[in-house]
Amino acid sequence: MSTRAKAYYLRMTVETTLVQERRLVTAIPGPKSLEALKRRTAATSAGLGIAIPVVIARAQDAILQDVDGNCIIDLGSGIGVTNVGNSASRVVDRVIEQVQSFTHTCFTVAPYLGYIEVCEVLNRITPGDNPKKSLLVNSGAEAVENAVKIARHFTKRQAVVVFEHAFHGRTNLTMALTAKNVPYKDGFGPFAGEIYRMPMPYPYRWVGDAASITSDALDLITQKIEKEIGAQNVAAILIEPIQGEGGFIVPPKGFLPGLADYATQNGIVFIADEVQSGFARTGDFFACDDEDVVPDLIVMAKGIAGGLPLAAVTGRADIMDSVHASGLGGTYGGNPIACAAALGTIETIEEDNLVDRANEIGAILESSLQALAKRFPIIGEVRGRGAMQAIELVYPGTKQPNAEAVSLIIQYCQSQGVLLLTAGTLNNVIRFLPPLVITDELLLDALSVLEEGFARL
Ligand code: PLZ
Repeated sequence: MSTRAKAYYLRMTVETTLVQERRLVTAIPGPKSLEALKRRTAATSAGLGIAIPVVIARAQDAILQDVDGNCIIDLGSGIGVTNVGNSASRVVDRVIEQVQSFTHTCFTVAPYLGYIEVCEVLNRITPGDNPKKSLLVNSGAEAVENAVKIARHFTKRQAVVVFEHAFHGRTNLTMALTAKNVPYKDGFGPFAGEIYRMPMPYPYRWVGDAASITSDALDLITQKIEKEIGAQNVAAILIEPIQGEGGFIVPPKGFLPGLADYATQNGIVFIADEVQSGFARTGDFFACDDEDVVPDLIVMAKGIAGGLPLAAVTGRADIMDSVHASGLGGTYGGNPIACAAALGTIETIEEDNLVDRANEIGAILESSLQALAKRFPIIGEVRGRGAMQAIELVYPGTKQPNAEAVSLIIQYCQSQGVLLLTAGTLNNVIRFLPPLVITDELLLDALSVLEEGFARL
């Protein structure tokens, strides 16, 4: 590291460590954020959303500091990305080192070790002991697209089965794979073909018998596949093992193993989209691990590289190798800086036992949220796994979605310095995705703000 970089780095990390405390010094948004937000409106596309109206100057672990100096508790991790915390030290160190070595060659022009090492690690940590291989790309959507391309090439079939409430990205193919119209698809068609959507066993809103939901859902789906598509035409079944944007919908026990078995029996590639549920989030390395489901292909992004743009497809070596040379690629896929960040991220998860920490965070979240649900009947359900938890808000005594209450609660929490994200096809879910390095004190402080929010509602 150059002397200048070293001095800068020391200043940032040692001397000005961000205290892990919520602290408001102005209203939210403060004057400097307001000023910068004016420039945002003037300079950036109106097609972009915004979750909290502040502009960030720094972030560390579970605290975001805005340009006015407000310290906000991060319960979103940039949508499940900074699982190892904002500016995690092993990520920062490796990134600095890599930037100084080289920034780009294009892996398909002149390969480098970082890419190979990330693939070796992914082949080791993903579910299953079978021989596996990997491909690195830039975003979750690009990884999903590649998984579908590979599955189609391998099976020489075209149909792709997806589910209600699914979110798989914003590119043309992944919009088609995504369930929700507004905001993701409206006016953006025509969409890619050969996509077939199946009912999702959403336990809270399942209309049939709760006791037989797994077998009823599997029967329904497999019958629909046989009748409407023909199993012999299906290249892939693509599913989020816990649905993210759709509202943290956890399928009932037995459903994923049953679906994976059906895929295997019919020569269909079973693809798990673990873009949101992956990388220690759910208290396992991957959500599929919970029921020992071994997908043929697993799609990863978000939590893989501590905030640098990286995504991956890992899976059965025979499937991954079925594509002709140069059939896969891209200029930036597996960029060396992003690979360095991924190695720092995975090292952090393993050395700091963040999988266990996700379970501890999950226990705190679950007991606090269940206690809130007892007091406030507006909370229809608490659900999730590990540090991926959510509450679904309804009108008390009914299951009618209450999106209005979600926005009031979120606004209150923001005004008090707590960043929370929404989710759900019906816009009535609040999700909790804290960095896995959040302290108990900080998490409990955020939850007390949430409680005040419900009490004031
Ligand atoms: N698959 C399961 O959750 C991204 C979307 C944010 P990209 N989810 C956050 C937004 O408003 O676009 C996601 C996901 C699952 C795929 C993706 C897509 O990942 O890296 O955003 O392309």
